[in-house]
Amino acid sequence: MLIGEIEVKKVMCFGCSLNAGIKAIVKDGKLLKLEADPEHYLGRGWICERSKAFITHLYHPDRLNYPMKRVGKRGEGKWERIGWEQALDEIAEKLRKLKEQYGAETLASLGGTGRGHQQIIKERFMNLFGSPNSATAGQWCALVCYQIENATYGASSRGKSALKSAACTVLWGQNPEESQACLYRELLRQKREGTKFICIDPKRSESVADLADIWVPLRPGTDAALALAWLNVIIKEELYDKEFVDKWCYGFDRMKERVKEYPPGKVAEITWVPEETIVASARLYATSKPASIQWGVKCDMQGVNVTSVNHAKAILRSITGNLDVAGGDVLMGPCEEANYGPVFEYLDMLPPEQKSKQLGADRHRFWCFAGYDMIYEAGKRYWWGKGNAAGYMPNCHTTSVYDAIITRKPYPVTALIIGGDNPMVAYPNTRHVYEALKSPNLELSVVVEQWLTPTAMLADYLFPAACWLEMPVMHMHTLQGLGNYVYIGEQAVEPLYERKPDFYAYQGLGRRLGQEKYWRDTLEDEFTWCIQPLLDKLGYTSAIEFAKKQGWWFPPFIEKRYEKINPRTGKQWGFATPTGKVEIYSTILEKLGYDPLPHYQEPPETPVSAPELNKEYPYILTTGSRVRGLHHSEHRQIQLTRRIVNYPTVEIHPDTAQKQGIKDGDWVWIETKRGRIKQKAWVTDKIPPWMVDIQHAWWFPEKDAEEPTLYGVFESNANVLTPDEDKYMDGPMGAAGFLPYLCKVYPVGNHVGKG
Ligand SMILES: Nc1nc2c(c(=O)[nH]1)N[C@H]1C(S)=C(S)[C@@H](COP(=O)(O)OP(=O)(O)OC[C@H]3O[C@@H](n4cnc5c(=O)[nH]c(N)nc54)[C@H](O)[C@@H]3O)O[C@H]1N2
Ligand SMILES: Nc1nc2c(c(=O)[nH]1)N[C@H]1C(S)=C(S)[C@@H](COP(=O)(O)OP(=O)(O)OC[C@H]3O[C@@H](n4cnc5c(=O)[nH]c(N)nc54)[C@H](O)[C@@H]3O)O[C@H]1N2
Ligand SMILES: [Mo]
Repeated sequence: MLIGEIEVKKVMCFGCSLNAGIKAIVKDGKLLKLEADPEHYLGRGWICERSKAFITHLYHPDRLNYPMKRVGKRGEGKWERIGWEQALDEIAEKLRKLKEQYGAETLASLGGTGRGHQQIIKERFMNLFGSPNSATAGQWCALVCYQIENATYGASSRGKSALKSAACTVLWGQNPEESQACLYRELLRQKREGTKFICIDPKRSESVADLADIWVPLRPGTDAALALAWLNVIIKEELYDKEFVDKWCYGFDRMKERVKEYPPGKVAEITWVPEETIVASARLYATSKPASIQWGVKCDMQGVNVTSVNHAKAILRSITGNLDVAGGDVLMGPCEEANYGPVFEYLDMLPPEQKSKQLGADRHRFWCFAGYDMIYEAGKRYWWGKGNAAGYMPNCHTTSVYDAIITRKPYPVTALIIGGDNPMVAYPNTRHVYEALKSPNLELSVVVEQWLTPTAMLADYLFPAACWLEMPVMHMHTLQGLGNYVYIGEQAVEPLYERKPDFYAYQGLGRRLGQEKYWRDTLEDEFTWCIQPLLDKLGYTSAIEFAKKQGWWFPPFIEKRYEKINPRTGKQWGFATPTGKVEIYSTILEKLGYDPLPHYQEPPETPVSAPELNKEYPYILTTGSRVRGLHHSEHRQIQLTRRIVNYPTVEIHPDTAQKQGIKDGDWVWIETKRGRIKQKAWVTDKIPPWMVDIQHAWWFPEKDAEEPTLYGVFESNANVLTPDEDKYMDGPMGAAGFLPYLCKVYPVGNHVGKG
């Protein structure tokens, strides 16, 4: 839109994956202001502090502006500025040689929470190169939850229908007041209009304080036991939807037997939640119609129970008859009108013999191709032949990548591409990540980034990535096939300096490595191709025209689609699973040799499983609760956000503080048996006396970039304290455990704790 000399662009915020709608005010190619788009469906005229800070992000003097080549030792901080063409030529040449010598599987890639288009484009490059070894943060974030939900009911249940509010909403290991600021006002509105909230959180978080009708303050990592106790109550008291269960569920009777092992009295002992609270919360959830259980990441990162807890939650949503009901848990499949996910990334081009080499596939079969392929096949029959599961799945197992670099087993991984990710702070066991990134066995290490970070400091080549203001942005749900809608934001300004959208790094390499026919000329062309079916229907000629004139499009909501007739088959839709039903008893898990029903396993490092260790390390540690002012490791450079959260913060109860001689604002050591870090104490009674919560992803751009400091990456980073051995991880999916662990806390200056 043009108003005089001022242009107003409809851009999509990528400060987090909610993707608020923003108006960018631009004059003479310069961004003047970012403001909320009042017409946008999400924030409806409200955006958070971080969104606004992106104007500083765009023009910040510390941004990475040119491709760089390392000239000193890794981590020494000696770089030579080179051109894009030279960087692409040299890297492509090296990759060709390594592939010849070791096979395509010698290249691995790492990705983070998924920013913009970069992850799916990286996957495309990997598939066409022939390597099955891409790893992402999805292994402990939403993707593990999608995987088990897909196996259970053939889609993810993160869809929201705007038609109706839930009668009861369950926030389970989620604190949207901090993590979903744009949506939070909507939850407050629902609360005022009568929605009941159940909050399952050991802490009296901001969301608990504002919303909870029932607060279930459980011991960290025991969520699977709680979910099984809810199922026990709901089945025993016959509070489930019998008609739905009879018609649409597979394996209910076996579940009925299983839940007998989890009576609320026994689970009260496991979770430390009073029996009455367990029973009352289960009843409130099951008798409220419609009811919804929200996704919360803390269930995806609790190690050994990750598959079970998410499976049990999926079963709860199903047997209470809340699936695909307005106000309940709407199933969100991919968008029929798009070449999404597996199509967009040319997954079919990865040869079967290469798939079979995926790292970690022997141990985490449900996460890797063995499991994914079964989900994909069931999905293909259902979702228009294209498959349902997200683009950029399945991943290899993250930890196995470092092992393959360091030990060269089961085969040498000698090249690594990292994009949209800061694994030196985001992945568990920082020292393991560091050892791999520094290993002489790693012959090529490429990072695509917007800033120098501790991870970028260890690279051989750096590409400068554009941010979301410098390129058009397509919503990840559309691209990956995780959501059925289309949403594209305009580019606000031309990329500054030699920054480019990530696409051009992968396209440049791909075109040099024989993948010419799979890469369109521009990112805009790729977006147009991705949503061509919709553009044809709506009469637009390009994705960019759609972004300018419309921006977003939602298909009509079909309530209880499973019972409607599928025009293609003439039969009821059912569910996209092998049996066509909700698989309470998962035939996929069964085939892979895992427990087909959810169960609870005591995590390896708790007061119950490690009582001796507990004597020395008296507190239960959880990590990484989100804070509004920061997004993971980002924006430590930006004054506006550092003013909101200036230093790493650990939450400690007043009794604990007193016992340990800690005052509010003191720097304290937090120590597990793996090491110690320091953060500043926030003494607060919102946390129980037996628990400690540390912020994650801390590094300090203001400190020395070079080794050994590496921006202070070992000083306050939560993942110095987290392990990544298999015994701490989920079996079927290899999901990491960022909680629960045992720790002590004591003031900096003391050598040992008092507790
Ligand atoms: N202990 C502990 N650890 C955790 C968690 C926890 O709760 N506890 N949470 C985990 C979770 S859920 C997640 S999702 C991960 C997040 O892990 P990451 O995604 O690795 O974390 P970020 O700090 O967001 O890192 C993203 C990096 O990508 C860069 N970036 C941003 N946009 C773009 C882009 O468009 N292109 C490119 N090339 N780069 C871009 C940023 O500058 C930043 O350095 O952290 C995990 N780590
Ligand atoms: N501002 C901001 N927003 C973000 C992000 C960010 O970094 N900053 N990251 C984005 C990403 S990638 C993600 S994954 C989401 C995550 O956001 P959320 O899903 O909201 O998760 P968290 O904030 O990590 O944790 C939520 C709550 O879980 C509680 N908790 C801790 N341990 C346990 C446990 O064992 N069980 C249960 N039931 N609860 C527990 C904590 O006390 C906390 O209040 O946020 C997204 N939004
Ligand atoms: Mo995440």
